[in-house]
Amino acid sequence: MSDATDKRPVYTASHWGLYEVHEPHTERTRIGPYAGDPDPSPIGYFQNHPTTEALRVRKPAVRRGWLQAREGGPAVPRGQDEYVEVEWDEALALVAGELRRVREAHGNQAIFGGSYGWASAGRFHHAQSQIHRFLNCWGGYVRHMDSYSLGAARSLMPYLVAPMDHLMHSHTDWETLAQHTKIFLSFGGVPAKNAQVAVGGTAGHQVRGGLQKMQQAGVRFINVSPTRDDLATGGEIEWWPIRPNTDTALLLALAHTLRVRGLHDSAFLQSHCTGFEVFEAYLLGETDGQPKTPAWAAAITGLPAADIEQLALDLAGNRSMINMAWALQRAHHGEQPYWALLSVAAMLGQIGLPGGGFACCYGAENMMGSRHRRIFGPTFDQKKNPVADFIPVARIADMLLQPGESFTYHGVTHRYQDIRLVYWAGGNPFHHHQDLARLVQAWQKPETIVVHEQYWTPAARMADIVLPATTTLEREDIFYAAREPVIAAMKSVQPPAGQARDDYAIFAELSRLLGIEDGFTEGLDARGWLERLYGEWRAKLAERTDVALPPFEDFWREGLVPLPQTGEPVVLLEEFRRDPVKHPLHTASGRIEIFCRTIADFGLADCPGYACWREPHEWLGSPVAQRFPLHLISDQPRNKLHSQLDHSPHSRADKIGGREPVYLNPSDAQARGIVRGDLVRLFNTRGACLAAAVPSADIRQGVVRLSTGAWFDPAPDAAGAPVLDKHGNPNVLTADIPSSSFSQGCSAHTCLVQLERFTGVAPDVTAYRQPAGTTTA
Ligand SMILES: Nc1nc2c(c(=O)[nH]1)N[C@H]1C(S)=C(S)[C@@H](COP(=O)(O)OP(=O)(O)OC[C@H]3O[C@@H](n4cnc5c(=O)[nH]c(N)nc54)[C@H](O)[C@@H]3O)O[C@H]1N2
Ligand SMILES: Nc1nc2c(c(=O)[nH]1)N[C@H]1C(S)=C(S)[C@@H](COP(=O)(O)OP(=O)(O)OC[C@H]3O[C@@H](n4cnc5c(=O)[nH]c(N)nc54)[C@H](O)[C@@H]3O)O[C@H]1N2
Ligand SMILES: [Mo]
Repeated sequence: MSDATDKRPVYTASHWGLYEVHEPHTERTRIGPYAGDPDPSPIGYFQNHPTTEALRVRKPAVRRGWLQAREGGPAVPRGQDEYVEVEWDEALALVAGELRRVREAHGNQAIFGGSYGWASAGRFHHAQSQIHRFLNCWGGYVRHMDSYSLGAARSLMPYLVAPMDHLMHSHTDWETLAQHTKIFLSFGGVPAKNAQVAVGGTAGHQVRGGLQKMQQAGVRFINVSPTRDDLATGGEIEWWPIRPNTDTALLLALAHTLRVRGLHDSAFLQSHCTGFEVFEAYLLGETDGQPKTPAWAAAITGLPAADIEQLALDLAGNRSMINMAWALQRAHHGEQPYWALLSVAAMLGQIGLPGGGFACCYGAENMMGSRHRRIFGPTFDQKKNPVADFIPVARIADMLLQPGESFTYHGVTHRYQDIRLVYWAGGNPFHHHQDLARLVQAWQKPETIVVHEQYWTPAARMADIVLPATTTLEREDIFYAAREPVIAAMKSVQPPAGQARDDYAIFAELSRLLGIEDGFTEGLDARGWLERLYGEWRAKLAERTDVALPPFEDFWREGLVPLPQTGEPVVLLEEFRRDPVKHPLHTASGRIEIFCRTIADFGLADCPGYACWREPHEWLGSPVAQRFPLHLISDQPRNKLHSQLDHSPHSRADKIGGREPVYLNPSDAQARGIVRGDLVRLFNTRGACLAAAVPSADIRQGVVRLSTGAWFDPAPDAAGAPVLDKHGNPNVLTADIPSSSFSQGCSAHTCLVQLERFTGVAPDVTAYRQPAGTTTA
């Protein structure tokens, strides 16, 4: 390239950041950080690495056993089969044929198109939006509600205070925290590893810097967590190594102390809340004979009663912010810690004041705490779904295994449909779901499973028809994310791998075969859609705000466009605090519901009308702990996003002997004769997996941490567990039970295991081997 202007980088984005790409479409293409990012994440630099690219799906592929079964041959279980590569025309004809056949024979409600998953950044090529729009044009599908991230909280919080999306978008900003907060109490830390991620990407990672500013301002940090290292500020942090899943008891004891010491803010509870007296009666033991004293909580949490009592006094005497990781609600009775958090914050009366109140959650993603202005983004219309049936997202195995059975959700009873065809794009159920041995069973039930994938992931290997999808690097899109300072034109920087096509192009061709092309494409190609989405967005912004975007051509040429800022501080629920009559909440009472009549009237034993302690189905205080004495924390991985790019060099560098590290307390390691690097087997009644031991004083005794993301690599277990994952995937151990009959959220973080040294012949990790019959790089 000779022209100097050609040296200008082009932009692309992933959920880990905004990137400058140098020398696109050459042998030397490099993905580097956006210059304006103060703390870029390295995860995305390896997207185009040869090791990453080696596992691309290159041609449409059909499972041999599925083809044979159509001819009356024997059924081969999904996951143990080879593939036959076919031309695009043939593959798409098969998919269109199946969509027709299933719709004619069983109706649209026999198609599951929930297709949960994070997919990729970019406002247009978002796989979930594409599949939903396509299936809506085809008469609809059974959809999913909520997310794995926030099953319990997303259900609960709108009844009590505000929808999670509103709360997340309105977190008090880091500068305000540094200026006003005196005590920052966090449940589950503020993991900077998690804040590498932002839905749609980010131009500036701000969590580490925000925490440092607070530390320099002298804020006192307390981290209530089974793992110490999820909060790091560069300064001192008090670590409260709580027993996992017992945080509600600690919060109730804080509330009890505030109440009996008369430190609760009666005026705020009167003016801004409703139902405190019901909660109060429970706290004092009038409801169940058990006052929720610090001594009571100490026995449950493993924390000293005197410290709990003192903490309540300290919180009341200072400007205090209480933060809670989402992990706490991905648990059995996961509603309760969130409800208790809100109740304690309401009693402290600092909600809506700068630097005070509650947060849910700093660190879960980069956006929370951003001071950048909230400007709405471009939207791609998914159209209306004519099918009313749905599942709470984490109930997928129940639906497949128990068609016709009923489930409750928000107090209403619904039924599972009989699913014949599953269509997935942009997610990995063999990453995200719990009790994978059970999911493998459930996955054998549908007649046909179609997956669009970029790589030979476990989800691809469990499908009948695999269609190769492009990555963001191979297509054009618009980078926009909430509370970001810029938008960017995402350019294609490399040609598609093999015969990969955009999800949009795949659905466009299918829609042509099915005679629904006009509705799906509206006559536009991908570039046409970008221009349209941008144009409509620009017009809406001009109409409703003072934000003036340049015309599309200028945006596309410039590559990066700053969004106007106000610099105004953000304080969560500030307006509501100032005037609860003029700015009521969207709850039934317009106020914070410490007691919620609507939920109480659902009459659910596992989620009554106020925050309460309910034992999880397994925890360190339960009888199961005799056999399985370690609580498994399967948190988010620091070197990837879920299972995405698990096969990249960046993620593989952290593995030991090719297996995922499991962190455990040195005393638990010693008791089992385990040293660093030893191959260990984690197991319970649901399954077993292999991992590499790393003793660490950052992990509470009785707790082990095996982060999620290792590609599912099943084998039979010689010791008799339902499955052995050879690679270190914690979801063979977790339980597929709902948080409660109210939300039906996932409860991944409620899980006990045993751990032992593995003494047999170590089986090879085969997660990154392509299935037989498929083209390799
Ligand atoms: N034990 C345990 N389990 C958990 C959790 C936990 O804490 N503990 N956390 C849960 C949470 S919070 C979540 S959000 C889920 C995440 O679960 P998922 O979102 O399902 O996980 P990902 O690995 O991000 O899966 C995305 C898949 O989409 C593919 N993909 C990416 N872009 C595209 C595209 O443009 N087109 C197509 N066709 N495919 C694409 C990727 O290759 C990848 O395989 O996991 C949940 N599971
Ligand atoms: N690098 C990276 N970042 C990510 C993701 C990723 O895959 N990789 N995923 C993104 C997604 S989809 C989501 S939903 C968010 C999730 O954000 P979170 O759910 O908040 O993240 P986790 O890492 O699962 O857990 C956070 C911390 O909670 C602690 N914890 C677990 N159980 C308990 C408990 O019972 N009590 C207490 N006090 N602490 C507990 C764990 O020790 C852990 O350090 O992260 C996002 N960020
Ligand atoms: Mo998530």
